[in-house]
Amino acid sequence: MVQDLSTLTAFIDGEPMRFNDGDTVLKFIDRHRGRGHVPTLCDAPQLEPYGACRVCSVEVAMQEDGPRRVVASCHTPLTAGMHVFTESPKIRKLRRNIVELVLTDHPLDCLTCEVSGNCELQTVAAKVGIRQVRYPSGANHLNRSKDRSHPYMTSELSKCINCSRCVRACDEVQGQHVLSMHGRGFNARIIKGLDQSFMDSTCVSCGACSQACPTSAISDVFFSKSIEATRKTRTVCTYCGVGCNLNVATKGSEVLSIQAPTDSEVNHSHTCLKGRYAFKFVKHPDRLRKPLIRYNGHFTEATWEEAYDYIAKNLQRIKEEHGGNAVGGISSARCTNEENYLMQKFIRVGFGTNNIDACARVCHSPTAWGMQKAFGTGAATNSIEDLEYTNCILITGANPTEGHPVTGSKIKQRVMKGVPLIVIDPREIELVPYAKHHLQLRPGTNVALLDMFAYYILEAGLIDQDFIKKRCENWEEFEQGLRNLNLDESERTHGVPREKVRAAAIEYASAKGAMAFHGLGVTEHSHGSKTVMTIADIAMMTGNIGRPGVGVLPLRGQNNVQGAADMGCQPHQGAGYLQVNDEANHKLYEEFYGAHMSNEIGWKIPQMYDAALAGKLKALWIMGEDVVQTDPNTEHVKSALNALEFLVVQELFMTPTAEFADVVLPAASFLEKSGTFTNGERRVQRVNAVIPPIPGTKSDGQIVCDIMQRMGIPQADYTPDGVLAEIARIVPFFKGATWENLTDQGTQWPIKEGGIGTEILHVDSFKRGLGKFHFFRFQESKEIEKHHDEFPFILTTGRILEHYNCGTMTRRTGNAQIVTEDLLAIHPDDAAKKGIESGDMVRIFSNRGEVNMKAKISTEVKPGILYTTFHFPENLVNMVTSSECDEDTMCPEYKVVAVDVEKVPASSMPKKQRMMEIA
Ligand SMILES: Nc1nc2c(c(=O)[nH]1)N[C@H]1C(S)=C(S)[C@@H](COP(=O)(O)OP(=O)(O)OC[C@H]3O[C@@H](n4cnc5c(=O)[nH]c(N)nc54)[C@H](O)[C@@H]3O)O[C@H]1N2
Ligand SMILES: Nc1nc2c(c(=O)[nH]1)N[C@H]1C(S)=C(S)[C@@H](COP(=O)(O)OP(=O)(O)OC[C@H]3O[C@@H](n4cnc5c(=O)[nH]c(N)nc54)[C@H](O)[C@@H]3O)O[C@H]1N2
Ligand SMILES: [Mo]
Repeated sequence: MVQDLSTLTAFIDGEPMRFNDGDTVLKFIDRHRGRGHVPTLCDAPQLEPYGACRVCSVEVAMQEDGPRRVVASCHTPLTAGMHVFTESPKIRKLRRNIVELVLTDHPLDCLTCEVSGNCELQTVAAKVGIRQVRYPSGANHLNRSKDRSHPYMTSELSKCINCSRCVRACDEVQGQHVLSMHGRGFNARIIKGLDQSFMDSTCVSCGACSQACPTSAISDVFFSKSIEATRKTRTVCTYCGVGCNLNVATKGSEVLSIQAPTDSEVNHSHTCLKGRYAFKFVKHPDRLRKPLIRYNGHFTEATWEEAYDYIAKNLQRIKEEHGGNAVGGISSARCTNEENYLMQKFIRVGFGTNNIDACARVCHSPTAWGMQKAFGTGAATNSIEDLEYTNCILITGANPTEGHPVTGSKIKQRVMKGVPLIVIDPREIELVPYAKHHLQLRPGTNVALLDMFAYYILEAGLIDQDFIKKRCENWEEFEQGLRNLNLDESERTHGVPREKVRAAAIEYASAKGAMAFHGLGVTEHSHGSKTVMTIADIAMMTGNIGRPGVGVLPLRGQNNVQGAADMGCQPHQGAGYLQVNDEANHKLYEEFYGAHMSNEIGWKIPQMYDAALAGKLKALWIMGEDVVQTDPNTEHVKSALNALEFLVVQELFMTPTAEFADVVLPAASFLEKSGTFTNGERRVQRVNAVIPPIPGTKSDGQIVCDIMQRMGIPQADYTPDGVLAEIARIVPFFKGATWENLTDQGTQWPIKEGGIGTEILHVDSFKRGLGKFHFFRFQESKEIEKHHDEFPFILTTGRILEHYNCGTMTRRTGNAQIVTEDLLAIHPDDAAKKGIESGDMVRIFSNRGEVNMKAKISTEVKPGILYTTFHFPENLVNMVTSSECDEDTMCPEYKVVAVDVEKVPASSMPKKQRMMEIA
């Protein structure tokens, strides 16, 4: 059958072209003729069409020779058979006039301006053929003041053309609403907040405005340099598990600037300030540049050969004297999949032990464990993109606008468009004012609250009987548990009025599709795994699994924490999550590696410390983790490291952990190496070296290969594609992955032959067959039982946007000018009782130790609750956290710490802090 051409096509300057449903005229032209064929000023691909500048005007007609009308192509819908004329004399004249008028109100040196190349106005002026401006400047805003308050962002509003791209980027991309257009006519101008500077306003420094600005009226301090770039490389951010794609401009080995690619499926032109700006740590003078060996208590610089010899000799000796089980490794969620794979291979093959772990232990190990128990797979069931299709968002114990900012802003955008949000968090996080329901529970009582939540779903008859019957097991036990709940007791325990819980539960369960996000406020508890399973219960009982817009989505923390576990950096499961103590798997691994391997589950990180203190663990290799600062109960960690005979630390910087090492190896950072990272939605993405390793350093992958070779373990040199090919042979869900077929957008595992990825898991059946319900009754944390009487406050700890975990990297960037220290949030009532004012130095003490920091009086916490972050070694908050941990996985209970607090008299303050006060 011959199809009517007009239903498939429209015409550009007489040529028939295929159009897609929902195209605007501009999108259609951009796709076929390339972006820029029709000049634009107020339009940007990441923003909604606006139709303000009219530079993108074209003529359209319904017949080739029919009557034409002039339209702004950016916001005019395309219809079948439409004829679009992009270059008629009338249009050319119109565009020239518009651009000339814009230039009249612009610095007159603009056409020869130095920032050219980055200035879209100049490109457009050239394109429409303007070389000079005929009219005298009537402008009265050429002397507007410049804003240089911020370490990264600047504004120079004399260059502003009032296109509103920055305002729209702030609203539509980030959702911060800092920028607005103030005044009318010639007086119209962009203001920040209440006409403040960037630093004084509520700006979160994401840079979406600077990326959107066509003229560098708002710019970033790095971007203007990018005109000198000789190369642009696409890679993936090193910070959180969102996995933002970055375009890095370089000149030789100098990193000039970072922007977000507009075509990235993960971050669509957006990043937070860490991804876009916090890269100066890479060339920081503090970077380790030589291997260091400790002789007689002092570090001495060494060559790589000397360091390798020294390590090989010591490890060999320890293995011979004490057996391979006296050796352990802590791998790094900051490193690539390939590097993590090699690290676990080195420990397992080299020493015949499964003593290998990674930071998921202190983070989302309960997620992996709990979701494996419930569904069979310990990873996000759905993609972040599903936010587009969901009807309700539940966030339990996560603070996405700070921890996963690009996902956080996507959530905010959806909520502003009317999707109801439920937040379960003891604090008023940034999203709370947007939320329909905030269940502000006492820290550590998730199980009590979520049981009640499930009870009300059951009571309201909002369960999905069909889903439960066909796809799940153990429902009866779960239902019985819920029916036996004592609601009065639950309410007393978690402290949220039951009607509020009921309303939120009904909201979630009556939505056509609901997504459940969770974070460390779920996992870092003695009942972490049990809470994860309860969230899975709630999703299953409402049929919120296996289709778009639903699911259970842990907001995985580190850039590659998902990958580190996938690659086998866990003591109970090898590469691909195969249980090491299962006979068939053990045989498979032994055959694959051609080596004797252990079939006993190895030590988890806290068990490694205990083993070190008991003299059983003699040597430890730590790749990229600062356990002294970030693991709980610092004094305990330090004594364990001291008890070791031999410690190797592979790092970018001399961290508090590296200070304990016998050998420190200088590693290359993410911008200096290639491999893959897997983000929190199972998306395996290519990391491409942007610059060569800084002199003296090597990629972690090559370091591990070198030492394997030195110790006689067969291993070729590090190549990302070579190691990936080996991974694909052993990790079942990487079967179809090759370096090439991962493409620029990455692929979500399981990856089938031909590189076909999987967006949604458990569509027809669960990985484990039937989804399994588990019922758990609330149990008070031992920390509270043991210490609450003596230490009556509950301290809970977490993150802020500007700093990242141990802070080695962000503290060596401009971020350190924005946030200078950890602060303790305390409720005004408690502060009054204790005589504390904002800015006072306070002492926080627990049965483990004490720290001093400044107080910030805030209603973000309820009375009795304290909150702080753990990014500054000067504060070292883990001095007070405990060794209590999740019953199933040993994830530390960072979120419930029994402490007391008091004001520190100025005279007893340590000198350094007094100096800070005075300054
Ligand atoms: N800017 C920035 N981003 C980061 C990081 C960083 O250091 N800085 N780190 C990365 C890493 S490693 C991780 S794992 C992620 C973590 O990201 P998130 O999981 O969002 O981390 P947190 O801020 O530690 O904790 C989340 C929330 O849990 C709440 N909470 C505390 N106790 C409870 C409780 O008992 N119940 C409930 N329901 N909530 C509770 C806290 O108030 C807090 O708002 O962030 C990643 N992204
Ligand atoms: N009180 C409290 N403590 C916590 C938490 C909490 O909520 N409260 N959260 C916990 C959580 S969830 C986590 S994940 C941990 C994180 O704790 P860590 O893993 O210790 O912290 P990071 O800052 O992510 O990075 C560790 C180190 O990796 C190095 N590094 C970065 N890139 C590379 C690389 O490519 N190669 C090598 N060799 N090194 C590299 C950095 O310099 C840094 O020193 O902290 C935990 N600690
Ligand atoms: Mo984490």
